[in-house]
Amino acid sequence: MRNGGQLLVECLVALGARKAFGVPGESYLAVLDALHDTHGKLDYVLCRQEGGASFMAAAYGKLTGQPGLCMVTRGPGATNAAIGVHTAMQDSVPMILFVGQVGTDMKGREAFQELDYRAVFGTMAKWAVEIDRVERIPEILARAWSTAISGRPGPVVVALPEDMLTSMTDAAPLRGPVEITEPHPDPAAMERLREMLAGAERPLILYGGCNWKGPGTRPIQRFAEASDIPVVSVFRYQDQFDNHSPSFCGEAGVGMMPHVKALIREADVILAINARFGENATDGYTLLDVPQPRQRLIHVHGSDREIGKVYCPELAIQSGPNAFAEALGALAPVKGRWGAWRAEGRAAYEAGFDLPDLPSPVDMGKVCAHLRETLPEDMIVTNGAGNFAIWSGRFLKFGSEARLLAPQSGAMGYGVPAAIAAKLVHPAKTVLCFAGDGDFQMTSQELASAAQAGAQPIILVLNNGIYGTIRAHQERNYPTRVSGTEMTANPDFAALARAYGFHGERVERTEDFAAAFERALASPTGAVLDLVISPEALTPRQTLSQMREGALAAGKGR
Ligand SMILES: Cc1ncc(C[n+]2csc(CCOP(=O)(O)OP(=O)(O)O)c2C)c(N)n1
Ligand SMILES: [Mg+2]
Repeated sequence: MRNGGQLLVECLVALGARKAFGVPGESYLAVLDALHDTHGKLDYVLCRQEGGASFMAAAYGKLTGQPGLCMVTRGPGATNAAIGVHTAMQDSVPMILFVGQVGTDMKGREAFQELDYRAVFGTMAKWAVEIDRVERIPEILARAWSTAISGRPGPVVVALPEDMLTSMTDAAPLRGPVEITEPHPDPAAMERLREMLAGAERPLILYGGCNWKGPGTRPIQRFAEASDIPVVSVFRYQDQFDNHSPSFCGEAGVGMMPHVKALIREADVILAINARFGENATDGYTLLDVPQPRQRLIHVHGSDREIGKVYCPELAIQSGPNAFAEALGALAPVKGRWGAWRAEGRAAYEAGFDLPDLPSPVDMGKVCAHLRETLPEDMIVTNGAGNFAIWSGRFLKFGSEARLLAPQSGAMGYGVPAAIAAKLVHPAKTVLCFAGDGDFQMTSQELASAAQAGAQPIILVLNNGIYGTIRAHQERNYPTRVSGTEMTANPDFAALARAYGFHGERVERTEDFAAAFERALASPTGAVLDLVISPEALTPRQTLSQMREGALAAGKGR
């Protein structure tokens, strides 16, 4: 006999769980108690705010392909944690959020901190469930785990009524992990795909999604290079293909480069692999017509729920990304006259790295040029949301060993917890977080969690004193009318970092960056570098004043 809390933890250990990120609550004491006895098999990473914990779990899922686990208390904990659930959903990332719930004897009365989780998370998560019989814990956990990792991976929310955790049961725990193999593509469909590509004038490969195993796109790279086909990543998945490959032409994301838009618009056959057609990847659904694009579309996805969701493909192949990549790599290359078109796309991608001097004490163009030279091949880069994310997204090059953890949901505050989770998984790797001053302050309290767990990354705070992205929109639409976008009372970020036990430094000139970064790399306690950035240098090629002047000239404002 064991209680529900013990049963739950034993099942998680059997499934292969190694880490859970959480903030404690009296609602799930029995789980915390059971964790006491796992002897390090399932490590509880104590966080300071549930938003940080759920971001860590989402990032863990993205990095490892295993469900990132998060444990939080009832209503207040669950609502704080919601941001990570939403982010995991938009990122197609496996995650399980465990939330405390009031006892079954008082449910439905709006008892203390009560929430109806099925209703609250029903449209946000892949699945939301509440345990209502203690002996069903193994069944629910097996399904939660399988749901999180299969098809299009996503977050599952499991609510734990208090009496389900304290009741005794003789139900047997799960015995082992779930192994789910990917659906393989139909060989006849692969032939048809090859014919469509061979008959194209300008074929394009678009890819995305999170469940690649290792450098899973390598066979795609072989095929693309042998066939001279350009490859474009959807929003924030540029790390999953070797950026040094002559086939790689950039990212279809926010602020899409003109040549990437042109590639998608001009292509006549698009092979979309493991990609979800989001707003950012399609430039607001304008590059491809909804529902039937002019481009002949081949959509490959592991989930039947994604195929035909936005676009009606001419050929759909339900396959896991890795299985499909292998099958594509085994095809004979196709030959056509699109080589010059690919080369133009690649040249435009390369030319994108050449930047003018930026009007800023610290010039991020030069900082990124230095980072491209010095960062190791197996770096892990993270960021949240803000204009600063242009630098990690577009001005680094991701080789086949590198990873980028960046939220498709555009959630501010993701970068710091993601970097902590990455450092926990890969303590020996260089983990570098790009944060804005606004973005950093959403989750900076997790520096304490990092110090406690001994997982201290390097964090660059691009400090411009404004909520830059919103200020840019403001100047373009309401020029000169600054409202709610200035942070006039930021803390001393370097001092704050030191207070948390990190190495902290303020960098005031571009030429001081290299030495400061050396010290950051050498620091055994991670580092926060507070980079002084002018608000004028909000984008690589347009200043804030130019945005404002452009809007005034266009007759916006008064
Ligand atoms: C959680 C969350 N809140 C608000 C927003 C809206 N938002 C997007 S970018 C941004 C400003 C980011 O400012 P900062 O981190 O300083 O970066 P900067 O744009 O100045 O480089 C805001 C408020 C968001 N995306 N996520
Ligand atoms: Mg800012």
